[in-house]
Amino acid sequence: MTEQRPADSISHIPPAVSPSIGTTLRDHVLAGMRAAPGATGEFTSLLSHISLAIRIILSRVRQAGLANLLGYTGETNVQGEAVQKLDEFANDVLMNVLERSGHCGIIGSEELETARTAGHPGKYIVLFDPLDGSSNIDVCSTIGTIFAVLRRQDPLSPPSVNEALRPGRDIIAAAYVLYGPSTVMVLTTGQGVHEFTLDPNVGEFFLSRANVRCPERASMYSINEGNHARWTEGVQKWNEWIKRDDPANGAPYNHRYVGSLVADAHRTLLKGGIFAYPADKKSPGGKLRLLYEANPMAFIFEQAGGMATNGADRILDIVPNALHMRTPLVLGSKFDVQTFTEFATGKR
Ligand code: AHM
Ligand code: MG
Repeated sequence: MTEQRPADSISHIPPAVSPSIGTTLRDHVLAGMRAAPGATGEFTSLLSHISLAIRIILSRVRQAGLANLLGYTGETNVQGEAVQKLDEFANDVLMNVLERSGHCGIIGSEELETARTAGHPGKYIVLFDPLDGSSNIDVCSTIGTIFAVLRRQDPLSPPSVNEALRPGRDIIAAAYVLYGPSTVMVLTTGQGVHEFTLDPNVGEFFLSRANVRCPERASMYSINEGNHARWTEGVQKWNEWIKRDDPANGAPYNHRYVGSLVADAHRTLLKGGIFAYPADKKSPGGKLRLLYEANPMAFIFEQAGGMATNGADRILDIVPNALHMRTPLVLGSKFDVQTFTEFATGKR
């Protein structure tokens, strides 16, 4: 008798490509640009600069406890959160590298009070969370960087900070990086989702999974269960449902929660299932930030065949009203996100 694999088995994940004969991140982006009419090479150069910043951040993440980079700076950011030394370092590196690249008219970061305009009319807007999962820095768990790239509507005009307030459907590229057991960048430029792994001996990112697809349905869920008492009745009902035995395989969903969006989203992208950070009584507008957390993740999940909503509506259609606007975020396999929506909107 052949044993049936569970829905969340690793078996559907495409096999890794050997880095020794692989495609570099730069070659991959260049190949996409060659196919684009009128491409100038600026986008490829922008991504090379981002990749450099990532490698510099990584070098400090790897030494954090030895380089006096754990703990807090004593400052509080514009969102009222205590700033960690690595948050500050990662933000400084990205700001520095992006400003020097000459390609960004506008830069927005979780750690900046307002978006920053460059002294020159750069073509792109880059919005980022320099170090996601800050609560995991001091305990050596996976943390990361998230970013979204948009094209300025009039690149020759003097940049204005309000240009950053565009819905996620205008994003042209998005990525997240995981500083985990491996250093992995998951990137989309609107032509599918591709995973690159850093070869530390070579100092280059190589393609490790091409055309990543999020499974249609799986049996894993990710949510901070500690917030249960603060959720709406609909979300509480969904939570009860997801813990019941699923008649399809006679078992409940498995629960996984790291507390770093990058880590929880990456597992959900590869293995399927659902990640949710819904609105609750403490954060009625949600906790995660729309422009540099939810939007880039939503763009990646949609490109991989998954879904991302705020519990009712598509994330990428939300029109932002502030750089640090928050949103509830529900992303993952289509079936699982749709089921959540049915409970959250009272249809079940
Ligand atoms: P941050 O570390 O960039 O501020 O991001 C917020 C983090 C996300 O990575 C994660 O999904 C979430 O906050 C975890 O929140 P909680 O600790 O409330 O479960
Ligand atoms: Mg974050």
